[in-house]
Amino acid sequence: MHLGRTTLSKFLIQELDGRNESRDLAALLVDVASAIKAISAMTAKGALAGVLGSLDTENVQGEVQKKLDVLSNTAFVNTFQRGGLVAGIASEELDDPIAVACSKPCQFLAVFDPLDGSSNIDVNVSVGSIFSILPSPKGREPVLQDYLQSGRQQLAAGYALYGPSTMLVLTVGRGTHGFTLDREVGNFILTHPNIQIPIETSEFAINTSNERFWEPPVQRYVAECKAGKTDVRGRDFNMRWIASMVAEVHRILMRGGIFMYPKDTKDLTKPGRLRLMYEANPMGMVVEQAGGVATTGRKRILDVLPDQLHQRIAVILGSRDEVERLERYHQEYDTGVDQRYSSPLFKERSLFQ
Ligand code: AFP
Repeated sequence: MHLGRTTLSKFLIQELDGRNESRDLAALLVDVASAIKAISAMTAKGALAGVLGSLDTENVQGEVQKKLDVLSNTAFVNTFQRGGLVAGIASEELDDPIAVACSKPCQFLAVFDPLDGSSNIDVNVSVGSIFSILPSPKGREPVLQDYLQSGRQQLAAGYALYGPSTMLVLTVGRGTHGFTLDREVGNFILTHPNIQIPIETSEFAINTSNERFWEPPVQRYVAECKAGKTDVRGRDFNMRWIASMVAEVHRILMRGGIFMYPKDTKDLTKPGRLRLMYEANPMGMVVEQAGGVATTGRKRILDVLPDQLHQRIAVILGSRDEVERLERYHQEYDTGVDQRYSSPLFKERSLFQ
């Protein structure tokens, strides 16, 4: 037994004291944590629990669902339905939002990606869950339009990382804080209070197999990082790619770095790979609350007004200096200042944000 440590519940009581709304938000985040504990237990058992592998079904994105995608989604849905604290839920694994019966007038909507990075499940590499809590309309059942709020409206956001240890990292708009699951006791313990992303970094993360599809500002940035000491950056960079956004963002929170899944021309119907409402927005809030920056390259993620629940978006986030440099490269490209990386496709550049 570990006495005197700050559990998640104690932290939330201290952080969200006062108004009824705050008390309900604290209770809701405790519910989120209990879904995360259930998913953590399933992922930890892996093949022993028979939860690896794919199903015959596809989600709304047309992606084949893994067994753990569906089980994790069920863990969240059941928790929110039994908890009675949200008026509605939306998930990467559900085509449409679900209205939830509330025990009293509910003030929240929960939006989540139950298991991000699921291509990593079968090879036993870290995966995670991502969640976003939004205000619900008062006095009526929410409709689809009510979910389409910008990231600035989020009341809380965070993620769970199922790695060597399970961590919950969250923000309620007053800094970003990390908790580690003490498995024997079943409590999340505050281990990383007030996380600050280092402003400078020499580490970048991008899937370079997509290089030929990137826009010139991203090609310029990555080329300069790779040239290291021999070019304008004057120092060498290192690269990482886990293909699990949660693990990538967590590394950046711990030691700095820049993560990019930029707009590309691989599939012109998709203005990016990642989903705005349950990947980019919550991660954007977590990163900004830790002193970092989250942008499309042309607009801060949290300022984007969604027009679809499952919409995709370009994401560049992490250490302030590097992300701002890449924003500048986009601006120089868009205004034609950067001749080296200017393109004859100039007029097509602003098709997507
Ligand atoms: P899923 O939500 O389908 O598991 O995808 C996860 C993800 O969107 C994100 O975690 C990674 O950054 C990205 O996939 C990696 O995908 P690539 O295979 O395109 O590098």
